[in-house]
Amino acid sequence: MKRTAFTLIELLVVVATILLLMSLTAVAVSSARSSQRRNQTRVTISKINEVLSSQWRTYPSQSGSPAFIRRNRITADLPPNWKDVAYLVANTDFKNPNPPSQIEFVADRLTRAQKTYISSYRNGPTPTPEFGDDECIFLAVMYGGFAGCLDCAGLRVNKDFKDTDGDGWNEFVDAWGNPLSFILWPVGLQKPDGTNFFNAASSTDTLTFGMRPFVFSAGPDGQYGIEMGQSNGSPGIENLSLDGNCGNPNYSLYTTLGSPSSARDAADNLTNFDAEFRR
Ligand SMILES: [Ca+2]
Ligand SMILES: [Ca+2]
Ligand SMILES: [Ca+2]
Repeated sequence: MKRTAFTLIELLVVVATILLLMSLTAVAVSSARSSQRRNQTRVTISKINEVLSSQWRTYPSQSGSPAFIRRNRITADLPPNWKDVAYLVANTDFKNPNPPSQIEFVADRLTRAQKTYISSYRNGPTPTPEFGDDECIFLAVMYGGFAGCLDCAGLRVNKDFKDTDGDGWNEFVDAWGNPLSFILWPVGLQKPDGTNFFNAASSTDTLTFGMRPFVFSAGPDGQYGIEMGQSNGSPGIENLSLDGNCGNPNYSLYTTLGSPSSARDAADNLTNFDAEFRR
């Protein structure tokens, strides 16, 4: 007898095969997209890191004033918080042409970056504290004048940065759309195995303590899982601030900065130290 139609079994086999192929394709596409997002985020982080590193390398050669003043000047160059920009605005001596050396900020001696922040802060919209570290690092990298500019043409508006909280100040974002976070003095930064990244306490480098700024993405899960504030429960203080003995590793309130608050949430993060983490 001549066969004219598929049997039910044959049809079911065909449908099952098509479904299997579709699901395999979906997995492959999703995996490719995830890998593409990781790469895109790594590129953004490495561009930011390039600017920060080149600026950071200029500091050890600067000397001549007390360590806390040097630290405060670095913090004013690369403010990790709006509080620090406000502190700079409030504590710059705009009147005295020949102030004592203990004065932290003198109008005539402000760096180009510091002048930019003061004028931006005075003339711009009032920033909300949310994403303050993200907004400040954006301001520093894009408008601080370090290394000329962060390959501005290579950063894509609405892709590498956006104003997530709508306060008029942009943040760098990762490929999942979450702001890139920033800690200037990551005293408690840990490697994935839980050991300290910086040997801050034993360093004799009183200027930087051998520390470098930490930039990180929350990764695919959107959870940062990193300690951003004081461990004593004081709310509202993110990062070390200019009036908070910044960068002093002996200041025990801040020794957890940069350490995981949740190892699970931090596990998929992408950071500017990933290559060193893997060593
Ligand atoms: Ca904000
Ligand atoms: Ca914003
Ligand atoms: Ca994460």
